[in-house]
Amino acid sequence: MPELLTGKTALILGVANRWSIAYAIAQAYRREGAELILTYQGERQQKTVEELGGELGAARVLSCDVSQDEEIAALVRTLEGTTLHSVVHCIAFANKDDLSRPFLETSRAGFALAHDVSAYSLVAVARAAAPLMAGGGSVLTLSYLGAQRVVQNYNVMGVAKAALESSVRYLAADLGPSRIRVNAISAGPIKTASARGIKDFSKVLEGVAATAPLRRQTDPAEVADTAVFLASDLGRGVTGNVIYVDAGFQIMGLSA
Ligand code: NAD
Ligand code: IMJ
Repeated sequence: MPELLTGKTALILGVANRWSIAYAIAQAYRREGAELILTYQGERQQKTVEELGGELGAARVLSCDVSQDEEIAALVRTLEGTTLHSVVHCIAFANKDDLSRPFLETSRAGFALAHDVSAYSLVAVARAAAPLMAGGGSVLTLSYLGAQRVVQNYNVMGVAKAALESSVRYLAADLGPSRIRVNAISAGPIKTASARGIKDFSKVLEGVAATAPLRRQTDPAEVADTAVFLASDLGRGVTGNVIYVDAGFQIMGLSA
């Protein structure tokens, strides 16, 4: 098969380490011939992400905390003159306490933080990047089933993912005339840094593998291959959608 992303440049936000879904996507995009620009959250991650970027042959590795408007503006200024074809947003954050006690206990500040980092940042990044996507392109974000159903402990992150999925639809409507498509992948549970500290996460993984039609967990490489499809010309008719890459778990009701 020919490379699917040759001649395309992708901005990928949210690589923290080798286990990051963003890293799996960066690997797949590189395999398909894309030029990569990676961003990381701050100094604490700089060394790791620069090393990973080196291994991947990334063209640039830049810092961007998406909760800071000036950092998003600075990122876009740094990229002036670059044409982007793909933006991949793999970022979420909520207070750890809000992911264990009842959702009912969520504070105003905790609610705002989760929504700011996990949902609003897609709007801010899409708006800032759109002028660099002059020939059209693809914006992609990562969601989770907790946006649509109640998942134990997911709490305020579920509400923020619901806002993220709705933002995908409104952004798709706004950016469609500029030939920019906006989609989300709703991935099944994957053992990343964002999942590691979660209570009973191993049980979640086991439970999903027992129930999912494909009887296994989700592999980050599968998420990455769907991300390739969406960024490539093969995905040219798809916008405003949430595609489940979850071994089919999402379709199940009662199972024996
Ligand atoms: P991860 O911890 O590797 O990635 C999360 C990233 O968010 C990190 O790189 C972190 O630096 C970044 N981030 C947080 N706050 C930021 C900020 N203010 N500015 C810039 N970056 C910031 O974990 P992951 O599982 O790869 O998560 C990536 C995405 O996938 C998230 O949106 C997550 O909700 C989603 N997702 C994860 C799973 C799973 O089970 N792991 C399932 C479905 C969806
Ligand atoms: C996270 C919490 C509770 C249940 C969960 C998850 N399930 C899954 C996740 C069932 C699959 C992972 N996920 C989909 C996320 O989006 C995680 C987001 C996240 C994780 C942390 C942990 C560390 C921290 N803040 C976080 N913010 C967001 O301090």
